[in-house]
Amino acid sequence: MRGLVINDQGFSLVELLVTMGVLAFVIGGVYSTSIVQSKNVKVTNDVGKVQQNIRMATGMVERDLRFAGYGVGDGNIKNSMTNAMMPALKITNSNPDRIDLVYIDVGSKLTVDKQMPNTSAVIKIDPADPPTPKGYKPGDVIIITDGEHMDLMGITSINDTDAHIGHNTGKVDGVTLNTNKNLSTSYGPGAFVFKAYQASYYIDSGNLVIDPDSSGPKPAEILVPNIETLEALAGVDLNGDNQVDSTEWKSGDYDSGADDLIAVQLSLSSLSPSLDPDYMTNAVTVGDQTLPAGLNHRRRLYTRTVNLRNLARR
Ligand SMILES: [Ca+2]
Ligand SMILES: [Ca+2]
Ligand SMILES: [Ca+2]
Repeated sequence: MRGLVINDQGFSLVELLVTMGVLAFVIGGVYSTSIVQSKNVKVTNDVGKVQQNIRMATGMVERDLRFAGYGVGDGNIKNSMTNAMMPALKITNSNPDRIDLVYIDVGSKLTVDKQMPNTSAVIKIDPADPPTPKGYKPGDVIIITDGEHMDLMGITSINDTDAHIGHNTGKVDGVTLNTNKNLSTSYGPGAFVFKAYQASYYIDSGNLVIDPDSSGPKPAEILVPNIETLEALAGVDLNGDNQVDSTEWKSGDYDSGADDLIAVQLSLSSLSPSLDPDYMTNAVTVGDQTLPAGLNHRRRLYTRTVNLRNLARR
């Protein structure tokens, strides 16, 4: 009975302080554990996102590399947009490197109907197969070829009644498509027109960007954020055995018009966007680039070898 009376007096100050201390310790522990856990979740999410990004990026560049030169061979195309010759594939060793490529959209084939002088501002297409139903529109970039010559230019106007494609020096949506209307030859019956697919891949401000018309006037767009670098090694078949021997992987400027490019080794490295103070990158060498040590971001590196099936010697 006596014990009950004592308990009836409630907690003493000391008991209260001890209890609060224990509680604070337990709560503090739970809290810091949950901070660590949520940081780990964030880092895991970050790395997952980065891996997803880099897979998407490599997938897209790989696909374009496989198609590079399709319908245009490996040679040089006269580009009316820049008034310069252009190879089907160009690797620029700028560390981060740059890839420029072009191929045709084979489903867009149109047949040239009438001969025209090489200073003509129109291409005359078979009226039975006019351009618009095939999806052509002003602003599109096209390639005309007779098998021997090849010209790339922008469409400035379309006349479906006469099946004429204009390639004047005018602008479409404020974009100058052709610096001149001169073609490299007088095209006529036996020549074909295709839509051109062009792409340039390079790194700008920590992002992988794609420029939809290479050095043409359209701006580049961010394709994948948080890409640290792009490294492209050229597989140049110097001894003509249709294989890239170990000494034939080259860092440097190479293009399919001048060099026997048969493969590309593509590497992309990505850094997770959020800081992870407990983590530090090691230095890593990729191609002729050394990626720095000591960054508080998770780094992921993907390397793929792509055979250039449209450029390799047949
Ligand atoms: Ca390089
Ligand atoms: Ca451009
Ligand atoms: Ca070889």
